[in-house]
Amino acid sequence: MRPGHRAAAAFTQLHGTAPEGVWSAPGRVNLIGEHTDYNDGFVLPFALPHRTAVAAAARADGLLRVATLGADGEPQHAEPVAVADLAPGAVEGWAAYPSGVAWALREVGVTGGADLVIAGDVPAGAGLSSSHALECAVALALLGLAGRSPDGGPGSPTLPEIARWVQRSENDFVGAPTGLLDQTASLRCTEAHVLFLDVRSGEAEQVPFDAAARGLEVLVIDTRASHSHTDGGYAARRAGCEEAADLLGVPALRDISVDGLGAALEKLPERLRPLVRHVVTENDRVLRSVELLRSGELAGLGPLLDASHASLRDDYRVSVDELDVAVDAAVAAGALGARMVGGGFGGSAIALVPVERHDEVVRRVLHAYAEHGWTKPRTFTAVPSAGAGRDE
Ligand code: GAF
Repeated sequence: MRPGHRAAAAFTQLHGTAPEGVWSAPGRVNLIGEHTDYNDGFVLPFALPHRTAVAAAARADGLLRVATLGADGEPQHAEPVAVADLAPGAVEGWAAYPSGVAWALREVGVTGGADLVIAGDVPAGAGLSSSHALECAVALALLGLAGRSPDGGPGSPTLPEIARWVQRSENDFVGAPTGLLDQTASLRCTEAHVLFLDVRSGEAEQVPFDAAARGLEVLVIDTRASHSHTDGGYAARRAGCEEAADLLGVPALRDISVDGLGAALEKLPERLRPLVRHVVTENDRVLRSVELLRSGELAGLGPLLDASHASLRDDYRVSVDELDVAVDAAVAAGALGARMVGGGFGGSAIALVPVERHDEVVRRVLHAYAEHGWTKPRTFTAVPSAGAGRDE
């Protein structure tokens, strides 16, 4: 059963009445453009078919009551909390994600209580943005209950505004200093396209992406090495980028071009140079990828994916052995290119694979993992899918 149906059925069972509505939001993969978002740069994500759904109804007493369905279908209940009492640090664990969104929306006048029942199939801890799928679905649900859906009516918020509110909840309530990639992807991606986003301006272009038409596929390899963005490694990279931009006298590393990279590096201390080299070259790789997609030369993406991975591994230093082994095995088995996706320190990799090489790539990756004695990775083919919205 689809997450939306599961959430609605569980809501009816728990509350004895149907929800007022069901909203859902997808996870994402980022084709290329990693750790560029908080440097005001470029990203190129697409939405996964995997989604998190929220069945919801308003409550008159101002309480937020949240339940989430576990893998066994059993609901787990969070401690009910008054929306008026929400404050950073007040809620811990998984419930911090929906609560943080309610807190951020309260600050923009969405103050009502709600019953929420959550169900989803975005792999958790896999670097595929399950937390943002949850946060975006909750945001749309709470806005919908308040009559402020992003449907273009008077006073309705825009998707970029909602993305900022979700970012605020993630940064200030959950405590993960993440950028705008994941929530923007979840909210603004559309079926059959990648989203070319200029994070500084918020301008986005839907670029058609049909790998199958070129005999290719994007294979996702979830390494099962779990990751987190609240434990310091991510924040340290971000702080390093901000320090480098300050030293270079620019608002963000986005303002350094590949042509100006050599001169910029000379002005920086050794410890910051690899960070800057990654961000500047990665932004350039996004722009080159978009050109390839516009001209239908999808196979040309392969070397750019490889270069992105090498840069994330060697310069940005956010890869781990499990990601490197997956990437190397995929390329050795015939992938045109492969790279880690998301923040790193675990999570998933993607590989651009000729369809006829699919079985061999999967076989070689599984074999390499078995040789290392690691947990078997999960693999699936990712097709650009719809962004967040109302299901029922
Ligand atoms: C994580 C963050 F949430 C994003 O904002 C982005 O920085 C990404 O890591 C790296 O590109 O997914």
